[in-house]
Amino acid sequence: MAITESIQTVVGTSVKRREDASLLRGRGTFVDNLTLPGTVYMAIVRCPYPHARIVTMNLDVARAAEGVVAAFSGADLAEDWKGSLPCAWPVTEDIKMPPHFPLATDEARFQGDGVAVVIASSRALAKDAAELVEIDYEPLEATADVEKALEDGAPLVHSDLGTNECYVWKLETDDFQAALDAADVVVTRRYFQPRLIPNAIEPRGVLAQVGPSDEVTIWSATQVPHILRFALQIVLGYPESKIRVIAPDVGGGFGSKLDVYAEEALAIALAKRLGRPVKWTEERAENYVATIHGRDTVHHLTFGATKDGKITAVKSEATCAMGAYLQLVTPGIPLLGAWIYSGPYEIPNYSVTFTGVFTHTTPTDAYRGAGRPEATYVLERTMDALAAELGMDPLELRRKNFVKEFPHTMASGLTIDSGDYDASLDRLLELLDLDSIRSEQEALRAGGGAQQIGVGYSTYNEMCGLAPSRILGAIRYAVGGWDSATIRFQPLGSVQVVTGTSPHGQGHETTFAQIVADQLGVDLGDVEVLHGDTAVSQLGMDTYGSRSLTVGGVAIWHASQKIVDKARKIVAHQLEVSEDDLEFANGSFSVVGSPDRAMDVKAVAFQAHSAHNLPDGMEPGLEATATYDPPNFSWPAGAHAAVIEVDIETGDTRLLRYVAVDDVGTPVNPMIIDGQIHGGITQGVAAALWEEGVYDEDANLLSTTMTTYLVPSAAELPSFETARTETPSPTNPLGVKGVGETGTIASAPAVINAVVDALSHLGVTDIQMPATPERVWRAIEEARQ
Ligand code: MCN
Repeated sequence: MAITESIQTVVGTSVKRREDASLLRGRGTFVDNLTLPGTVYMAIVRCPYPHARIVTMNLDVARAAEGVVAAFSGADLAEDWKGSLPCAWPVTEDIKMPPHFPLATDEARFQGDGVAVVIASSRALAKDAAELVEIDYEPLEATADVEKALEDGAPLVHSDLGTNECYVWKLETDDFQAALDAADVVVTRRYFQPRLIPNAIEPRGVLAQVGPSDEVTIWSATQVPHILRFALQIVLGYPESKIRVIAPDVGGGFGSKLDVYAEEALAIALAKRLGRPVKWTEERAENYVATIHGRDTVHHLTFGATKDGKITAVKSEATCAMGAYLQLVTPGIPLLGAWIYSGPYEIPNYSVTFTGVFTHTTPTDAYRGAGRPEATYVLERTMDALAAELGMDPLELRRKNFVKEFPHTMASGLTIDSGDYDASLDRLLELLDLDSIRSEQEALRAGGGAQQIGVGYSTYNEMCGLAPSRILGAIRYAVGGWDSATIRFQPLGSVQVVTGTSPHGQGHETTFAQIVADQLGVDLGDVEVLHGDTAVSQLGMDTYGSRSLTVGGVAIWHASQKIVDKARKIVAHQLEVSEDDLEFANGSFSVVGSPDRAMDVKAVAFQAHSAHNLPDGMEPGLEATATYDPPNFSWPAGAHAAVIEVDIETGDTRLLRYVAVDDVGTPVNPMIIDGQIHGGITQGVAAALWEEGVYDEDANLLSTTMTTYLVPSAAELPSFETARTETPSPTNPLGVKGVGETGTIASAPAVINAVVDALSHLGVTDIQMPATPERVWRAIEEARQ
């Protein structure tokens, strides 16, 4: 592709992350580092019951406590809300969308639901006083079980709805059932993917200030400053033009900060009422109940196939927990996987149904991969199940069904622009040395010892780069999928790049500067990337869905072309040549055939600003803005393998190797890509082996700290072996595909498939995630009986 070829060395190089110098020295600026004169601190009183009616509430003792400035019940603040906390994805016309206000007024619907707020002169005093709020609750029945919540007589989360069913969404191809009925072999499996609790290093935090003319400034640990700005208008009624949202350094989010939270609205409402800046910093234990969770889905997945292993139909029926309320994109999360239940395989008949269900639990929403790990997990697990049923090698089955030609329009209706699935699998097998793994496995089995090993695979593709706006609109997502970029030369030649994306660990300041340095031929050190402030970056759709490079980065590419176009006009005018006679390379315009007649782009920037000699009618300055709305999603893919050791006496597991080959199109920064893949794999492995948000039968959260919710450290993991194949995307001029979620999407099924493989000689065919020692041990015992 001509445009890709013109890209020079900076793109494709592992430039060190420029973000790290300050972060590693502890000089980052997170919300909790910020304090304004007169700041007061907010503590939320949270309901300790999973479901309860608030009978009485007495705030007097709390109000009289040391340092307390004010205390409010949900009812006290009810008039401050001009609208509910928004849900931007009403996936069906008849979806049930109960109102959700920042504090509950009469009924709390999950453990941790906010019911009152105390504001004091320090965080500690606010917390102490919050404990003095006297509340008489009437505990009510509750359920956290997504299937039981649909049964007759189940306790209702919103009694006025008369049901816990939030929506049913279906996508099915014509004659699907006939195709499934005609299959030689039908395999159906049930899977439960437990709750996952996102653990960003920085919990959420907010600081809000309301000025004398009601101008609102909010600093928030958010992934979505632009979306937050317009949501705050909906909740609080201030016009967006008066709201400035600043996302300073944000210490990770993994989807959990793609949301509009009660505390953001509360901080502003209270800052207005009290005339003082209001700050709130979430604690880790609070994070476990008050920040969204992920997954919590039961699937039944069915394949119909021919005897020789050609899959003819796939059917997925999923029951998906919404939690007690709909947060920003809660109902849409399953849909993010809806089109890829055929994965990298050519499956002509397709049926997907999601039933969204309210339970008395923390709301669910986006968690790394969002919808796509769920789809990939059930698909890749069932590939192994079908292979076992057919007596076929699992890799042969995968290869046999791979999509081979691109672009490929799937039965689900979307078109995969490009890929080479065999190439990724070939590379994986080169790295893996399967023969020696299988020999070792045989020897260990023959030896009859406690330690056994297994190998598992996951060949995946995913749909990311969220955009294009028209498709998002067609599936009822309320916001667009475009993004914007401004490139601004300063008079002396340094360059500001303003992006509408909002990084929180992904390294945009580095990779986006690489793109600009390449395209404009300036030094990387001369390029500064600005983001995360709605006053600086007016137009944007923020960072999630691995969209920032394929949408925001490509917008930067387009803005850089506009800069080159304008600069070319200036040079042609000043050198008195035709624009067509100029070539631009390495930051310099020169006259074709007379290389000594040249002007570099920095000199052009100065000329553009002095404006002494510009073409008639040209505006001074060298600045360009581009918005970009891609024509398609981005389709990364790859092949992963896990090698695992299982102690069949204790059920303990140890990940020995993890090999990942990913195709993310043209790499901008291979080191950042590797970092993204390492982090992503870790989260998928953690879901497969350790992490599980557990509620008891009465909907009390049991995994409330890191001693019971097992986030792994580096010590539990081997160093991952990563490699890439490169199939540039023909959809965008950089040839790039997203990478931010691939590792998480691919890894959990590879690990569980490996655990099952390690135990297959004992008759074990399935293990539920996470494969804790107890579950593994029980599976072995059950198989032995
Ligand atoms: N990149 C690249 N070449 C490619 C593809 C990507 O160099 N071919 C670079 C990009 O330029 C960018 C990074 O890799 O610097 C990730 O790019 P992209 O895939 O566009 O993803 P986003 O920047 O949109 O990030 C979102 C994604 C998501 S959805 C989650 S969840 C996630 C993730 O990123 N959460 C993260 N990675 C995270 N990393 C950190 N440290 N913290 C989180 O919370």
